[in-house]
Amino acid sequence: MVETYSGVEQLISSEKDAELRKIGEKVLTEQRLSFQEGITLFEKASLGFVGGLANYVREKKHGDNTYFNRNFHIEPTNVCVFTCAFCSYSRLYKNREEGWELSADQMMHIVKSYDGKPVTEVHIVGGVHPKLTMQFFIDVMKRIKAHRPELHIKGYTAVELDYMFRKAKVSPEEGMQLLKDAGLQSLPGGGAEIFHPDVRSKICHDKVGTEGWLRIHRAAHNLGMHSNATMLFGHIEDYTHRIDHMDKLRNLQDETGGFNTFIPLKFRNKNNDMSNVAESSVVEDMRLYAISRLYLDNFPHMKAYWPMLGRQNAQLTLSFGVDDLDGTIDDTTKIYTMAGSEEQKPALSTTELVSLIRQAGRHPIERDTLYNTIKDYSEEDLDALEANPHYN
Ligand code: V47
Ligand code: SF4
Repeated sequence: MVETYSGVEQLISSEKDAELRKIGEKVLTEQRLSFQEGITLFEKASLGFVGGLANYVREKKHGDNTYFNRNFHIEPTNVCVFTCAFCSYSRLYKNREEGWELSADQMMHIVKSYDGKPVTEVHIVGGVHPKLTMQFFIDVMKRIKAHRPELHIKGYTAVELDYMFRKAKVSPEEGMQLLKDAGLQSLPGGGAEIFHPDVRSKICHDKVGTEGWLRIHRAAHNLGMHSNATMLFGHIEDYTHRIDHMDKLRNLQDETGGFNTFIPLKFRNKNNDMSNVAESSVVEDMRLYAISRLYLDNFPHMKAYWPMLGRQNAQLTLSFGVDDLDGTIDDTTKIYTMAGSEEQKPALSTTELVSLIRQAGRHPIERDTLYNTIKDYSEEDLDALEANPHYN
């Protein structure tokens, strides 16, 4: 599958549009694309053109390596004070009997249910419950770390953190230090949506704003923590809004180097206040993955989150710039199930993930949260894996 240098040169030289040829040359010589060049790609480039270039970049960075981890999620609550129009998942506090709220003991029960299983990460994310304080989450993380110190805690979107910090009357910098001391190691990328105010004011006007989101991630990076960044795409945003979003992320990454992964999240339209907005086509989705890989030249990784995209489309993204498929997940998240994803019970065994990646002609690499290699499965005997309960 390796996209050869001469293959890309041919792709570029056979392109009829001079502007696109120039962009192609810049990618080949590792020059940064300008804001306008990002827009030009969205406006004019074919799927084949951006796909070939993105695959070239992906293979230059990672070869055929395709990463995944063994993880589970805890969603402490879906009660939320905010009213994002695209959200199918949350319930307002006044309707909280329709939702769920886990106690610290219930969260610990979930953690303990993985005792003896080879997971390396717990991903904690949920709604913003008005009664769950920063102290509650500090206590839970200390209990998790006391029980299983080596389990990496990736948790809380900047939306949850912003609310926690404001309620606790601490600055983002102070709050992040307190959470780090309690055991928090990385931040997930959620809550970014679309940074541009023309869109943000329409789809999520009442939660953390763009500056707040960036400040929280900057604070985490300045403490040596890593984080991810998402972009909710395929709804009412236009190409300028997408590039504006990526540009802000690229600038912060230049400053801190703390982002691991960019995760485009495809808008799903079931059971929310934007159900009248059509979902984007697979071709548009793949173009977006590819252009993101080209624009975000300083992000090491790009993730396709398979519970949202479905496993076949996630497999397809591996030819359009993506090098990471997230994790096994074990049916522990409801966000996409409730928004209409094909994956109504998101769980993949290690063997299933490995086969999915191998079918796409790539090398499956189990990683930890920070992308250290745990195991290379490219030469493993799949039948032997299947027979081993450790991998199923
Ligand atoms: O911010 C909510 C998205 C995000 C819908 O960092 C929706 O590894 C599509 O951030 N259609 C939360 N998307 C999830 C998240 C995440 C997921 C997996 C891995 C990581 C990581 C982070 O879910 C929200 C929002 O953008 N979302 N509703 C919807 N209807
Ligand atoms: Fe709340 Fe997050 Fe849903 Fe927005 S996307 S309503 S912040 S749970």
